[in-house]
Formats: sequence, structure tokens, C-alpha cells
Amino acid sequence: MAQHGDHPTVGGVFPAAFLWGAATAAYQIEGAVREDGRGESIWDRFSHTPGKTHKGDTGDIACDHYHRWPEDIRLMRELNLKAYRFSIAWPRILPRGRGGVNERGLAFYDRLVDGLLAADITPWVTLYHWDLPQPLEDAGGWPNRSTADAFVEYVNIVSRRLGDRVKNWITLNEPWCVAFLGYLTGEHAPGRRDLRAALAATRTLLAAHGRAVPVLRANSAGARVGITLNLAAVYPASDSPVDREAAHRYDGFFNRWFLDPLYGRGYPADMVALYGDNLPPVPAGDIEVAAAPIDFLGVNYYSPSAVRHEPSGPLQVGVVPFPDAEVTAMGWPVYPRGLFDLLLRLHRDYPIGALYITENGAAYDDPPPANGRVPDPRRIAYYAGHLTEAARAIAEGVPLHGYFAWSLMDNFEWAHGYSKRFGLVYVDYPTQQRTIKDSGYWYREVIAAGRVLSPEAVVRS
Ligand code: IFM
Repeated sequence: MAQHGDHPTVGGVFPAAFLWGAATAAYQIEGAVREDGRGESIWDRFSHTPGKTHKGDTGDIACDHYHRWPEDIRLMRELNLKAYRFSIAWPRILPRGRGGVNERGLAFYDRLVDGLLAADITPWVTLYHWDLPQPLEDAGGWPNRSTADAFVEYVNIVSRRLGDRVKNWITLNEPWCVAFLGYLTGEHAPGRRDLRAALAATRTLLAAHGRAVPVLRANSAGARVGITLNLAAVYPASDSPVDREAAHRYDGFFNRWFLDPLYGRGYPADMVALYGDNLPPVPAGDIEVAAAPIDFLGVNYYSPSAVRHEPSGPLQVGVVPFPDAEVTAMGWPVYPRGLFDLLLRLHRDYPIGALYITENGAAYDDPPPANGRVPDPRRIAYYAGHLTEAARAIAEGVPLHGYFAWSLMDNFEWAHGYSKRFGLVYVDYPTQQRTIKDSGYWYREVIAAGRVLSPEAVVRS
């Protein structure tokens, strides 16, 4: 059998302590939505509303991870993962959103965490990956400030229970998506379309994050606490001053709106002016709360954005096709250099300290397994390209300490349902059979070698 040593390094080399992992999220994989006392989430409601998801797909069964987690941990071991990032389903813990703790929900995550630790895999827990309890949405959702109080209560309960064993905490996953896809474009649950509500949601999310940080520190000795943002690598479509200004506004909308408050600068003045009356007043103290010191920033990066000035719309920006880039099955341009540019920019512009790539990956139309194999060369190329750029950023001095592939396995891709496959592991949904794709075998060798190997380094056992 070929060993990884036989394969040439095509990209960079990673430090020995670099953390290698893969990520998932509760609603995307767990299924068992009505089991053991779990309450309804906004994604249950949304996906069961006709017309909201591809073919009406729901997370009712998903990857049945709620029952198959021991097998999934075995897969993680086979992939050589050192860390696993997963999220806790708030409605399993507090079915009504607040009050009335569901012991069986906590017990599930107890089992999962213990299973991971027994397998020598470090748990990285995301506390909110989009499955708000529906009763909290009925009470106003994220635009309502009291949702921050509810989040802090929930974080307190989870971290008191798991904080002795979980030491890496991510408060929120991609608050931009929560606020703008959930409350402005309506593509995601709860499907509202209201700029004022979306901006109010960002305000609550940042306060919720900041207030959760000391709670996590109090309940989990030695905890390392961070937040995960989906950040855009923004490029002006041309060198014209108007396109450059449009790119700056888009950066404000996507990146600075979260980064500036998190790192103590408050909301960016240009965006505050642009949003005008649509921005609800920011309560006194919120700016300080949002800037609670954190230990790392999680970065989710998939693709770049080329932006030009467009006269219509509140932001006056238009996203145009990225030049000369192939696209994934999501239609997202592949541009690994964007990851390098983004990491360097973060390191240069903000006092961030440690960075982790908490998601990176690609959906492709994989063939079903044949003879136990799923060849996915384009995904391997995607990973190789992005890891090469990550290594280059480290060589330039960026304190990047780890990388989580998205995703461990194919799963419920939100409004796209099961039509998009991001996994290192193929899931045949009717049988729930899992098959490690070639990219999974390749990633395993990369982890063992600590360097980016050629695509031929697919060692199957
Ligand atoms: O599947 C999602 C994940 O839940 C959040 N980040 C982007 C991924 C791919 O769209």
C-alpha cells in the first residue's frame, strides 16, 4: 500500500501543532426532531412550509446522526480527525426556548462528548448554528432583544453541563446569515424580509455573543471562547473609483459590521450613516459588551465576491460573476487566493490573535458509491488549493492554528435540502449508508503528513 511519504507535497507544510478537523451542525445531521423531548425550531417550521426548501426537504431524518453517532465517531477516527466541530440544538435543551430544561437533550450531548473524548477527538462546540426554538421566534426572534437573555440562559445550562469536558466554544455561527438571510432576504428561517428587523437581529446577536463569553469562562475552566463569522473576500469588479467604493460598502455590510464591534470599534460609521433610520437604536453598553475579549476568531470561507457599483438598492452594490473562476455545484466561484487575502487582511486590520478556519469546503455532484468508492477529484483540488493558501498565510505570519473541513458528511444544506453534497463522507439517505469519499481518504493522509499532498495521495484501507 502506498504511504503518504510516497506522494509529493504540492502545497505548504503545516506546524506540528496545527489542529485538523471537520465540522457539522445539529439541524443538518441529527434528525430525530421529535425525539426525547426536543422542541420545534425555526428550521422545522420553515422546512415544513411549502416552497421554502428544495423539493420540500426537511431535517426530520437528515443523517440520523442522533442514533448513528457511534458509527460517525468511528468514521472520524478513520479520517484521522483530531477535532470535531458540531453544534448543540437549542430546542433539545430548552424545548420552549426558555425554562424547562430537557434532561434527555443534555444527556445526548453528554454521550457524544464522552464518545469523542474516548476516541481522542477534541470537541469544538458551536452553541448556535441557526436552530432557534420556534417559541422564541414567535416572541419576536433575534430582532427582539430578549432573545439575548434567552441565549445567555441556554449557554449557562449547556456550559455548566459540558464545561468540564468541552474547552473550545464558539458562541454563534455566521451571524451575518442569521440576520440577513433569515430576516432580510428570507432565504433562510424564519423567512422574514425586513431590513430593520435584520439590523435589529445583528444588534441582538452581538450582544448575545458578548454576554455569553464570561458565562462560558465561568462554567468551563480554561475555556477558549470565540465566534465564527462567514467573511467575504471582496474585490472591486474594476479599478474605477465607484466600484472601489462599492467594494468598501460591501465589505462594510458583510465584514466590518461584525468585525468592528467585536474588536472594540463599535459599528462602522459609514454603514450606520447608510442604514439611517433602518438601524434601531443601539442600547447603551452594547458596544462594550460585544467587544468582550475572545481567544480566537473562527473564519468560514468558501468563495470570493466581485462587486461593482449599481445605482439601485440600499447598498448600491451588485455582485458580478468572478472572472475566470470555475464554480462549485452551489455556483460559487473557486478562488483559493481569496482565503490568503482574507487571512492577511484580518491579521493586518484587527487585533485578532489566533485564527481558525472553522469551515471551508465545496459541494459537487458526486456519483453514488461504486465498489465502495466515491471519486471526487474536484473536491480534492478545492481542498488542496485552499490548504495551500492557508499554509502560505501561516508562512506570512498569520497565526492560523487549525482547519475544519466542511463537512464531515453530506447533509441537509438548508434551503437546498439534500441536493448539495459537501461531505468528506457520502451519505446514501434512503439507507443511511456512509462511504468515505476519495477526498476523505486524501484528507486523512494530509493530516498524517501535515502537508498538502498531491491528489494521488488517496490511500484506501
Ligand atoms: O452548510 C453551511 C453551514 O451550515 C454554514 N456555512 C456554510 C455551509 C455551506 O453552505
